[in-house]
Amino acid sequence: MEKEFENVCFGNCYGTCRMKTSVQDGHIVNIAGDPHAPFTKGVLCVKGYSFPHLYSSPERLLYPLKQHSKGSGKWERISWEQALTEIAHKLINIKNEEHNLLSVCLDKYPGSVRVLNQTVEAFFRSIGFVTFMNGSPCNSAGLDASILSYGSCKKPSPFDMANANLTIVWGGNPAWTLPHQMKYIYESRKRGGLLVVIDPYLTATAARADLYVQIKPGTDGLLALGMGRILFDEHLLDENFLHNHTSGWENFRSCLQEVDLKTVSELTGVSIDDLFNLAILYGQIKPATIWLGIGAQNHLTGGQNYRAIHALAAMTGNIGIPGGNVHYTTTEIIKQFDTFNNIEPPADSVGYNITGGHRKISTGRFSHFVNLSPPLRFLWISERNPVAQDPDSSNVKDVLKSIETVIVADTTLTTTAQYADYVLPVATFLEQEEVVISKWHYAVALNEQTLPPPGECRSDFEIMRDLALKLNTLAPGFSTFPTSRTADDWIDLALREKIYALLGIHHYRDLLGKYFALDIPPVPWNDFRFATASGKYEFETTHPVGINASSLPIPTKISQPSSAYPIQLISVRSSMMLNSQFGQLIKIIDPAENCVLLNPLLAKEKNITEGDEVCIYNSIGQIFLPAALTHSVPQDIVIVNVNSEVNKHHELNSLISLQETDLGAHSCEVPGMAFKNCYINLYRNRTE
Ligand SMILES: Nc1nc2c(c(=O)[nH]1)N[C@H]1C(S)=C(S)[C@@H](COP(=O)(O)OP(=O)(O)OC[C@H]3O[C@@H](n4cnc5c(=O)[nH]c(N)nc54)[C@H](O)[C@@H]3O)O[C@H]1N2
Ligand SMILES: Nc1nc2c(c(=O)[nH]1)N[C@H]1C(S)=C(S)[C@@H](COP(=O)(O)OP(=O)(O)OC[C@H]3O[C@@H](n4cnc5c(=O)[nH]c(N)nc54)[C@H](O)[C@@H]3O)O[C@H]1N2
Ligand SMILES: [Mo]
Repeated sequence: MEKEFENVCFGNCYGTCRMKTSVQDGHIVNIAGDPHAPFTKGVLCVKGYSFPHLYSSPERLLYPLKQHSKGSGKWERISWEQALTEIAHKLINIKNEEHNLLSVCLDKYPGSVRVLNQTVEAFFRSIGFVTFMNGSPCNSAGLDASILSYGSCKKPSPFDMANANLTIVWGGNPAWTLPHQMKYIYESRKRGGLLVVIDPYLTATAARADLYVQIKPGTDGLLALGMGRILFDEHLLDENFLHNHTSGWENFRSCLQEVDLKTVSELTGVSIDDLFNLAILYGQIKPATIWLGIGAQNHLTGGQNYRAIHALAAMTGNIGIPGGNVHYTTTEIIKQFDTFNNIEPPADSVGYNITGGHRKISTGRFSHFVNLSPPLRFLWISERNPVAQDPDSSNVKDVLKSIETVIVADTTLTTTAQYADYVLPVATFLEQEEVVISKWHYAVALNEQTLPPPGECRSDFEIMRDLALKLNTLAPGFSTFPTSRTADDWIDLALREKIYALLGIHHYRDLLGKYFALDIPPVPWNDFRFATASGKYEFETTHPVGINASSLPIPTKISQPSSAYPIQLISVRSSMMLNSQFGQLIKIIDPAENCVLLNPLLAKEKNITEGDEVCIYNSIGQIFLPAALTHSVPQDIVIVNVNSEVNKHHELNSLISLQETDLGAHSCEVPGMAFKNCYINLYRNRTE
């Protein structure tokens, strides 16, 4: 008998796709997009359709593993009983020796907004004061740009993009990273709307644009200032909006009057003609919307660049109107439910300083972790792959090796898991009940358990609960985690206070078969009351922006290549992967995706032909990839996909040093990371 289930993908992406999954005799016989899902409308991405394969993939971890010496590859299958007992003893020993647990650390970044999964953080709070990694490896510089401009990072409904008469996709590639959004862009185009793409690389989205602007990486703020100057000179400003709803305009205007368009053109690589075309299109076509991707803010001045782009929307009055605004991610959703922050530590917990409290360290800064006092002795990694995704992979490995106990909870033996002492096999979304809230289109949906976890896999929640039980057996009172609470109880508790009332439901299972979404206004700021100190859109901020940054939306530096490493490496997302995940798909569908893209002129200069193995190197690392020649990439840039688990021994991020973005601390307490600011050189690897 075939049975159908409702699922929601909880990958770290914007889609949060609803699916219908048919199961027969314990096997998935069909997986398809839910045709009634308002945003995704029945379509999945290639990864979504591959989930049945993932469930039974030979790479899937099925049992707890213990490694004898990190990185040695000498794995032993152990029982959960052994894994939990040994891990519990490590925690108990640390507390006995140090009288606090600050050397215990959690590294977790789900990306998607999941409810039950918050129990992982809850577990760590339940054992005492520990160390949490905070900050985001993703979008924080851009979030700060929103906060400094509007006071908070509200975003328009993605459906509203269909109402735009001009859409500028700036530093994003939705055709690959959020294919569902393309149909709203196409709706606008069907009505005669135009699509402009600004990107150093002629992406799949750019290929569909009416105007493609090839910009030099990291110079977006300058381009925006150039456009601002033209808008001013050509009298394309919304004086009413500027006068009534903004502050700091006079100072910003004075700076715009100083902008030299020739210099802008030289530094951005955008011709004067294109600069004028772009500014005039944006100034004349109403309403005009801008989609800010994540790509253009992972640069040294990414935050200021994004502020300068928002300023264009304010100058033209494209804020608070349907079809206008700037689309960027938001952190607002997490505030809508209880994230179990009230789990109290045990009474005997001793904090690091007199006032107690958890220690916070900045995500991704592994090189800083070696100097911590007290040092890190126990690291739990969940929903993260730091060796693949954080800066300077070689250093991340060294630091992992230096930590006494590293535990990775994951579905496969990732590059990070290879530097773990214990690897715990987790259940995927198909194997557990969960409520997921979309951070892009705000849908609140129930994901049903569809299959039993394979082998001995357990959900993250079960692992934490079982560890709490084990700890309390070995050392009574060690954890205050309410171990008798079921998964249902936790989800119910999280949603009971706010979400039930907001959606008019009585229990989270009422979500099944329904299409609820949080009622967030589709057009933010339509009352023109901004959340800033002045209550206005702020060109000039009174918030601290860092020593070298301006209170106005003006980037103050541009990174330059050196003669040793004259080529910029930009890492982009693959349509077939989700960050480091789904590398198997590339192997099966298109191995050519796993290569370095080079301009034929650069290839000629380096004596490289299609398919040659290329060594890409800089002062911190080297990787080898086959060459693919394309005119989509300029001569001084190469494009590589964000790390692929296919390339286990050639980690892209071994070339990417730790550099911070200018902003990020307002939204995420620490600045972002400038992953795209990477310079390299390359040669054809002669193997003959
Ligand atoms: N298929 C797929 N979808 C995903 C993901 C995935 O890995 N695969 N990851 C998810 C995650 S975590 C994220 S954060 C989002 C990211 O989503 P996007 O922002 O769409 O993705 P990226 O490929 O990182 O960057 C987008 C573009 O920015 C361009 N870019 C780089 N530097 C600059 C610059 O200085 N200026 C300009 N104008 N453009 C620049 C790159 O060339 C690239 O084409 O996607 C999510 N969705
Ligand atoms: N070079 C370069 N580096 C980058 C970027 C870039 O553009 N260029 N982009 C940055 C960005 S935007 C981001 S968001 C980060 C992403 O960095 P990460 O979040 O570290 O990347 P993912 O590959 O998504 O890793 C998530 C891991 O969690 C596992 N996982 C999935 N579901 C679950 C679950 O339910 N439980 C548990 N325990 N594990 C699970 C997956 O199998 C995977 O191994 O990378 C950043 N790094
Ligand atoms: Mo991200």
